[in-house]
Amino acid sequence: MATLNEIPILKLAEVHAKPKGHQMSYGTAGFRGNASGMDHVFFRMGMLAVLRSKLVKATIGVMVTASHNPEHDNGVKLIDPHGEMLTQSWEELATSLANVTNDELIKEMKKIVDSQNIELTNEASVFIARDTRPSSLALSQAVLDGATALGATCKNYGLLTTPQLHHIVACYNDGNHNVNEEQYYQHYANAFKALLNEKPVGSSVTVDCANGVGAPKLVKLAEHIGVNIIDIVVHNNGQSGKLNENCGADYVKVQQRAPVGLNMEPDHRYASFDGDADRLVYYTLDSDCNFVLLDGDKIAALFAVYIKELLHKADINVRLGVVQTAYANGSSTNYISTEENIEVACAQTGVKHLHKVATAFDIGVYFEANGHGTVTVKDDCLKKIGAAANRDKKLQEQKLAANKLTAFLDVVNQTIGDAMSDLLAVEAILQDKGWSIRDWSCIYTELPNRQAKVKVADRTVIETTDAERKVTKPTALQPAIDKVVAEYPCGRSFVRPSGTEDVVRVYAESDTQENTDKLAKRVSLLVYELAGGVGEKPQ
Ligand code: NG1
Ligand code: ZN
Repeated sequence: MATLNEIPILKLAEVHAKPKGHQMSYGTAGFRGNASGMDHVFFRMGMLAVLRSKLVKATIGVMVTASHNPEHDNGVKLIDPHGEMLTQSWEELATSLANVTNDELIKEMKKIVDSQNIELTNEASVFIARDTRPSSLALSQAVLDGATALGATCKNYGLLTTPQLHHIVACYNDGNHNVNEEQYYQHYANAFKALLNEKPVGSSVTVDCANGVGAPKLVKLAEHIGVNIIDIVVHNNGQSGKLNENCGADYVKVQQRAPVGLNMEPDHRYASFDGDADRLVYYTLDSDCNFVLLDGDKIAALFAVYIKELLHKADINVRLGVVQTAYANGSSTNYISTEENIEVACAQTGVKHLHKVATAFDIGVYFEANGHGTVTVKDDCLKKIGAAANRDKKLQEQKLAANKLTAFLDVVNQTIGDAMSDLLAVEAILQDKGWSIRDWSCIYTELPNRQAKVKVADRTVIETTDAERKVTKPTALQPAIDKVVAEYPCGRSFVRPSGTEDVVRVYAESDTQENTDKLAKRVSLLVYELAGGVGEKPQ
């Protein structure tokens, strides 16, 4: 049994030393915070990726990004062999490793090796990529230092979107050792053209790329598809504006307004990515020039109904389900479950939770309201669809539907929510149905909703249950929320501690925007008063 080669580790650990007192935890999507003072976390995650790679005998991905957070933040997340998020049982190991002092580092690593029974003589392989933040280059070097300190074979892909790295890791571990960024474009461009049957998309779509890594990558994808098939106009491409500042999917969703510098025209299709291009929302102006948002809930509804129709046409009987979180608009849940008769499940916030619930269905469509989501398909279900496309006895129309479904599932990045592939999937469905963005928007009308944040001294005092829809601690909070909610028609509100920011999030919806804003304010005040609010009282 080999032991850890301590000298190179300790030498590099000095270079990437942990500042005193700095504590972090592996949150909803990895470590995230102000980039300064996080260097040691990246170095240590490089090492952790190596240990995980040795354990599972496969390539592990490490993505350097803080997604939709402001430019001064950064973050790091590990990608497991099939392109999924790091398994939950390792999140604790990651947190402990990030928080020990330099003196305790070797001891902590040995603890991980022993507790997980890791064979140190096994080879290790780590793939690294980063977003466009100014701090990302140096921090991805810290990851590389960590991974090489433990003797891993590393591939640094430089700038990639988060889903591109997920795709590359998954394909590589699936035996495609030639997979690279170019192949990603080829795959999605070809799948999209096959689904469209080479028919061009009628009008252009304008995409706000949040001044992030999605901009250059979307340009490349569009080139691979060809402007004769789809005209994608890239806005906020990072040439002048700041990453995620007054733009991007999170801004558009939460503010319910257009990103900076976009002069919108009625009925045109607009979309926004977030900073690492794993979220997508659409929007338009109606004929009265009102801003109309089509968020993750609406994308999920579009995907699910399209899949349901194709399954029906192809005469294939499988279990289709949609997974949402508590943030899903009540109208979307009602439309999908009651009007369209599709099963709906609710999961905790964070795609890792949704993904898990989705994989219990034969075909699972999962989306967070913020636009992060995808479709998962069980292998035997894919086979069933493939068989239906080729069965002699099937009618031509049934075969066509089965073929179309196979093509659609090929356009979707099944490893993780991917703004670029989701965009292509939406565009293809609208084209196939002959729908305008207005037709899509009209499938249901959202209840007015509002998100707010409350600062408290310690957000962990809030504990929740029932997929975060009910507070269990502090005990007085939920009854107080229930009492206020009961005063508003169609009222619903819940609160939960954020996993990526030091705040408590408040969600509210009800019959009118005015009522919703009042409800959000009153619930925010309850949080402030009953959960140790700090600073200014919610206004
Ligand atoms: P937190 O900060 O835990 O609410 C946010 C999003 C999640 C998810 C993560 C990771 C909301 C309300 N929350 O998590 O959905 O996307 O960031 O990026 O949008
Ligand atoms: Zn993101």
